[in-house]
Amino acid sequence: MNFPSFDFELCFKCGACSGVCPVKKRFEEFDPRKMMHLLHLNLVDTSVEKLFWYCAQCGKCVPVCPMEVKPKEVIRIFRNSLMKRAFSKINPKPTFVWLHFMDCTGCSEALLRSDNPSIKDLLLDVINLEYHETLMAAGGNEAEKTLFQTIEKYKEKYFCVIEGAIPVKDGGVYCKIGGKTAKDILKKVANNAKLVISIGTCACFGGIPAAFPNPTGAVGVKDVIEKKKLINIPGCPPNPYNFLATLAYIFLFKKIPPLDDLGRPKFAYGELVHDLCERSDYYDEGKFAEAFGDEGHRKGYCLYKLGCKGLVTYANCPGIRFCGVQTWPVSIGHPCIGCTEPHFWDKMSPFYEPVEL
Ligand code: FSX
Ligand code: SF4
Ligand code: F3S
Repeated sequence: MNFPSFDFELCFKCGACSGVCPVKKRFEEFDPRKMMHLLHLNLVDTSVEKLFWYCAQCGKCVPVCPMEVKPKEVIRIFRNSLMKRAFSKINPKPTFVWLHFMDCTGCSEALLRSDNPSIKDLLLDVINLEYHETLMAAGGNEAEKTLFQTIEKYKEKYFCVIEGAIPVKDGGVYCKIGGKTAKDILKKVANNAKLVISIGTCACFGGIPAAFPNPTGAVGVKDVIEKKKLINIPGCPPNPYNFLATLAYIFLFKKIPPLDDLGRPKFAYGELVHDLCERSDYYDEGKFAEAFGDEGHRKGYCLYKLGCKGLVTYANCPGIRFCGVQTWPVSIGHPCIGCTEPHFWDKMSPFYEPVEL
């Protein structure tokens, strides 16, 4: 493993990192000092690897380290190496078809900004992407031909990713591609697929297109196809790492990861945002930002009173963070709006008022 920007060997296990770690306060087994030690001795095996994903990447450990080791960075680089290892084992390249319906394309946009693997590595080395309206060069009849040739050629072998909600009102007329309704295209493509992955809250649960009064009768994929071979990766947009980690899991272990009752991988949606949040100490201490830009907001206090829905939202945003920028909504001062939950646009609003607990 390459640790370029600091000397990892300098760590002398003083435990300053563990002393300030907010995640350790909640999960006793997550101990940065011990993890540094195990890494140092090259003793990290599969039984402890999973702990590295608990890290909230909040960086509280960085200024307290007397040796400037940056445990947060060590953990991030180690996680990147785990992802790289997982993807390097995938052979032959699995075929993907990616459909867009009622969406903003933010899910694809987020994936384009992934840095591990990058979109270039994903497309050239990991998967065989046969159809994606935004990324493919072909258009019109040529593109349509590719789609239907692919689902014949790779019948029951290809993976189908769906982005966007499906309108079912009035025979589905509100979203048509090449003269066919989204509903008909989805049924045809999904039913011949090995596995369907709904990416984004729109495809999972209807999302913004299904918000009241839902004029087009928008629904999620689960309401149109059989649910046996479906995984939901919600978020508006979803974190691309949750999509990529799900692929890594499937290709490495040859099975789908454990899912919750909403079809979401438990490794990503098994904890409340609040329980992983770097501001949760402030919540416990009753220190809140009262208004955007006030002293509490500038000091990084808890955003509950500004409407944060982290207490009722299941997602790993604080730990996994978004792409190379390594931020998430709360870390840049905006409350969580509960975007991974069904019907969040209706149920989580008003967005800037405290949630009733
Ligand atoms: Fe929906 Fe995707 Fe929200 Fe957008 O395309 S999940 S509107 S951010 O990104 O489908
Ligand atoms: Fe973090 Fe929001 Fe919970 Fe406050 S309420 S600790 S900002 S998740
Ligand atoms: Fe969404 Fe909340 Fe994460 S708004 S991106 S679930 S912090």
